[in-house]
Amino acid sequence: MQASRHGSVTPPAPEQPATRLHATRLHASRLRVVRRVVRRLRHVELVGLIAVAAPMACGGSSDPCCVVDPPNAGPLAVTTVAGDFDTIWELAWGPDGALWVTERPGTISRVNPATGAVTRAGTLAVDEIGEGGLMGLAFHPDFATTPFVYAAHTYTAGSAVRNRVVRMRWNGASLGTPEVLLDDIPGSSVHNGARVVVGPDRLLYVTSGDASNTTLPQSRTSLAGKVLRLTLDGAPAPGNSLGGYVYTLGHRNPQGLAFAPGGALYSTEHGPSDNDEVNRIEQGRNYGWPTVRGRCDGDAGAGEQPFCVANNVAEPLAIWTPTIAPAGLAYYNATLIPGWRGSLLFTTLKGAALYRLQLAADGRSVTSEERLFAGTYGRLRAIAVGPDGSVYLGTSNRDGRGSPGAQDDRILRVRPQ
Ligand SMILES: [Ca+2]
Ligand SMILES: [Ca+2]
Repeated sequence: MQASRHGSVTPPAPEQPATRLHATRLHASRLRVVRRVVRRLRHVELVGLIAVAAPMACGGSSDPCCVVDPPNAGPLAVTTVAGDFDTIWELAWGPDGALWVTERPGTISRVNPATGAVTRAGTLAVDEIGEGGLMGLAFHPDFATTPFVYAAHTYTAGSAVRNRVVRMRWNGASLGTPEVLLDDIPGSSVHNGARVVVGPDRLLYVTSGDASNTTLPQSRTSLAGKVLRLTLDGAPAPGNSLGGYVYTLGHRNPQGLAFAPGGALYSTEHGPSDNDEVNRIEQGRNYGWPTVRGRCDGDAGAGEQPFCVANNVAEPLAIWTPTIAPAGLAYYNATLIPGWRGSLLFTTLKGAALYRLQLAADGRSVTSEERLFAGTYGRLRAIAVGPDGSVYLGTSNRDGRGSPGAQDDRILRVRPQ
């Protein structure tokens, strides 16, 4: 069920048949949701603020995992913190109290979250080719004493498109010369990954796409179509059970990566024309691409289920068909929006919305799904949670596939009214 800012309610996307009991519960739940949305929209008109939480069935058209979740946050206010960026790819809360932002053409900036003032930290010589360019960014866990900033970006070697991971030293005013930690990761005009996070184990996790070559994700000797794990100095992490830098394999284009406080790792991944995924990332597991799309259910052909059995394939926690192009991912553990605690939040490009997945207590399944701000801000790529629990979103309307507005690309802040 989707509601616009102006109060019109459009029918839900087609769904697969459900059991009668399930359908009855779903129907009753949706009626309650519609009433709540209508009440919410009336309230929004009165206060003149944007507060749309549009609930929908879980898993788009094809995932029967869970039922409609009512808006769980109360009225939200969305404000523009800063604008006039070009294709925001990453938002990362810095240890210095600034919100750091990467733009795909190669700039790294710091945003004062209180004033919106933007200062340039550095510029990387990247090759912005199609979906490639400057992408993920992360910080050394001992930033006060070891002020390294890590980033992933696209470059060219002759006619070949490649990706690499670099680190730069922050001197309090600017970033130093990039030091290459890992290069020659296959790249392409599409499917480059590349999100970068530092884990609680003080290791660097980097996603890579299949670089438009479906033979690479299942090859343990290729850096493409993987979650890679490195030391903070760029060596293969000790204990990578698949060898070298490879932590997990069989990925198509994972653009989101986030740890939960207990150490569980989650990722978003773009499917082909079907089966976008959210996965729980576990060392040594095979995530199936290209033989397996989404679950081990045979929808990608007769070879899917035998491949799953033979390769211990990890099935996604949730899937979406039609696709929504999931990107930046965050785990919400703050108290500012109590109803979101214990959720995964992720942005979508094609879906042009923020998604919230409530996780089960063990973090191994999704109990409900909520879609927010659908169509309101255009393509959304980046997400970060501030120390006070505010959620920051970065738009990607200047990436060549969007319709930029006057202030795009923008950093938006979501918090309770
Ligand atoms: Ca998969
Ligand atoms: Ca499947």
